[in-house]
Amino acid sequence: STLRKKLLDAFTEHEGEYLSGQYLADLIGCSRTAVWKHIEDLRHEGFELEAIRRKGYRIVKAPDLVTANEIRLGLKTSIIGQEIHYHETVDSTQKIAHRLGFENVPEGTVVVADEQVGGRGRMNRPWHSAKGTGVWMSIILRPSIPLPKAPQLTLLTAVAVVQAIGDCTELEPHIKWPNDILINGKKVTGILTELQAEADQIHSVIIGIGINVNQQKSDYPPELQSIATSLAIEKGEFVNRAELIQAVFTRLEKLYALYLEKGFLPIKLLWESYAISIGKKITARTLSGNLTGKALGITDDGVLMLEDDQGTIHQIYSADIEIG
Ligand code: BTX
Repeated sequence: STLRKKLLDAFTEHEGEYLSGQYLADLIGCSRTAVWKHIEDLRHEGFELEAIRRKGYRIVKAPDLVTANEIRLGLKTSIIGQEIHYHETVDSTQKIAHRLGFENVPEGTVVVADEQVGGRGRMNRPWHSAKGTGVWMSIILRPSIPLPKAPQLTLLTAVAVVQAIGDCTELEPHIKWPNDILINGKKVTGILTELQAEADQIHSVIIGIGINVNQQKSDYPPELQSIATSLAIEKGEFVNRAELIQAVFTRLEKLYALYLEKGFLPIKLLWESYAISIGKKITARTLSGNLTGKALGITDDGVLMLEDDQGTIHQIYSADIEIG
């Protein structure tokens, strides 16, 4: 609710301070009893609040949840995450975001879930999204860019996620074109960009982001254990998911503004600085067959250029890449 949003915004702005019931009541425009009720609701959700007579309330500790409240507390963005739809369990956040996209929700609206039972990657491949362990979310953007430029947003998102992971953990992930984020060669994040378009006009871009955060190796099914990792495995510590989500929103909002103002070039430069495949021998598995050669880089539109042994340069729009 908007009252709840105002309440959490006030605690965010006055981080660590006590806020009196009267101050909060005036600020959000309700009675002190209503404030008290909201505080009790937060307690039920796992927030620890301290209440001191004559001083007021203070949030001591927030639970490790990815609810709208949890993400809202401390969030400083102005577009991304202003509207958050949280679900404990969903089939896929992409599906819900697609529905919302058609309903004209504001740009920057996010759908986030604690668990997905039908999470999907590209070409409908399953995306393992166990409860309480990761960040499973879909973000709705509405850039006025031509349709063929939409894949640039996948690369932009990858840069944002790499930076956000760095902000929260000091780990240094790498990007494998187009949408994998790896740490020590194992996948820690997948990004899936889908479009809603009419004629050649973009209506919504739905950016699905799956980040493995607190899984241990044994949490993965056997077939993923050798290819997947998590931030906790790599860092050796628990990582707070809501803080990571906030960092992604912050980085994404900044890069998106830069992109809308200056175009893809600055994003491309950042992307290249995190990419591992460039200059290496790769095999690209595409729907029309496999190509082997050297990865030269990406074009200004984000398309991968591969030079085969005959010296012919191929432009690759969609593929799975194997390095080496
Ligand atoms: P992708 O097609 O590049 O990768 C899918 C492949 O990754 C799978 O075939 C499997 O081998 C491997 N994989 C599956 N689960 C995991 C995992 N948890 N960690 C590492 N590797 C895994 C990547 O597609 C895009 C994934 C986007 C996921 C987000 S989550 C929120 C949103 N909702 C949704 O349904 N999808 C997106």
